[in-house]
Amino acid sequence: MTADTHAKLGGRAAGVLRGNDMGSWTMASAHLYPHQWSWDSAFIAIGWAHLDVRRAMTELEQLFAAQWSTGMVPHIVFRAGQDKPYFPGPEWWDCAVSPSAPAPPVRTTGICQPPVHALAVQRIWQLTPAEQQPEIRARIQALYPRLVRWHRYLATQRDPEGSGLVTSFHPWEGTDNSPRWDRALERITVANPGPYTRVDTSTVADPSQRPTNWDYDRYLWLVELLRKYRYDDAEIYRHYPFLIKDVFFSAVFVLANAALLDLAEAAGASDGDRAQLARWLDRGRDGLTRSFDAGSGRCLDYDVRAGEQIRLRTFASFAPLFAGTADSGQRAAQLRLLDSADFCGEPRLRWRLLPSTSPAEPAFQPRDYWRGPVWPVINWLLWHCLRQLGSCERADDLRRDSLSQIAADGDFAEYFEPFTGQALGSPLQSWTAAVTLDWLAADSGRDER
Ligand code: 9WN
Repeated sequence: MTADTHAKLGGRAAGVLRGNDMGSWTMASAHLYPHQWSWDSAFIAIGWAHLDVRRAMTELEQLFAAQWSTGMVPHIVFRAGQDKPYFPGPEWWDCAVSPSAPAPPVRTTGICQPPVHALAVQRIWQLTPAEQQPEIRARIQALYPRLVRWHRYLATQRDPEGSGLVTSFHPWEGTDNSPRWDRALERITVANPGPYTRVDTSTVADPSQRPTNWDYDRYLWLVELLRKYRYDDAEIYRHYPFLIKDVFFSAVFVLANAALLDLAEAAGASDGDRAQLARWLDRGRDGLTRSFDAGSGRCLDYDVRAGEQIRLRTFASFAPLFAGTADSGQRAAQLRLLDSADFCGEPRLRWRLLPSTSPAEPAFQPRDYWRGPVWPVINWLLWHCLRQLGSCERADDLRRDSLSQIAADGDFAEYFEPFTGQALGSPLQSWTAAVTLDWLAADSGRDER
């Protein structure tokens, strides 16, 4: 990429964040996702950190202002006005049934998403210019206890077994229509949510890039059940049909615990917090090691209700890589798998990037959301981890190919068709712009890591 293309792409990426900026929080995308999403916000803060570290901190502070008393950071904070429709909105979730939800006028959903937030704070701190360090340090010190509470929630309420693996309650907790959830959703034979009208399928040009109505019936039915249990984690654990030990979510949690430990000095963390974070970190690594299938080189999710492992080939198979595994055997097996014909070595791929679902899976669909397309944020996480593991050349290829993919379309798409590189989903997606800024900084040598 020439210096000129580079500068133009960076300028346009910054323009997307500014265009979606609502002052103290950022819309995930103006068209499809007009509110503040949890893990989007974390990636967005990484993007803001390249433009203005103060603004980056504000993004996270706003999100954590909606934290539940359990410590949960909700997956959506509803902030846009009625002029920007999104379904399901706060009425469907009706989180006021829970005593743990934040008080009105704050309105949120009652589930969460992968905890990328600590990585964002780490990145902000790395990029803070010396003259702003006193202010940003103070703000990190104020946010840090909330981050620890968020992690405690995941380590306890979402892992009552102490397995080191986070239990997901809903497909919307990250990767909506991933085929990883298919069998668990198929078991839900009665799904009669009240009448509803989808907004997403009329916003996206081609509805086949979105989950089906069959999926939505089940997503909404699960929300009805969560509501019935008043979003009480213990009740949910006792009665609810969808409980999955999600190895990708768990891997992000490992990374996030490592990031909080890395920030401990700057944040003035107590010895107790440091020891606790180190225990969660070790337990998470052990949990992923137990979920690693040496025969296939893949990490496997676990369906708690069915008592069975989920054996599909998806990006989540690489949880040990995402978690920065210290086991050299696992790492070698995963790197081999990454470039095998099942994943990035598939000869039809336009770019050697990790697709959300392996093209070798029967469930693979190249244009359908999490069932095949390439998601830039997932590739950013992989890049980040490969670098940390010392696989710098592979990481650099991933970064270059990702930037080429994004530049070829130029509209910062939500996801991409893996064989043609065609842009899909929502255009001007904030987190795609955000990771572009971070990748460009690594290219220009402005990267302080
Ligand atoms: C539901 C905002 C979010 C992302 C998710 C992605 C998609 C929402 C939707 O968009 O989900 O949360 O309506 O499809 O799957 O990962 O956070 O970008």
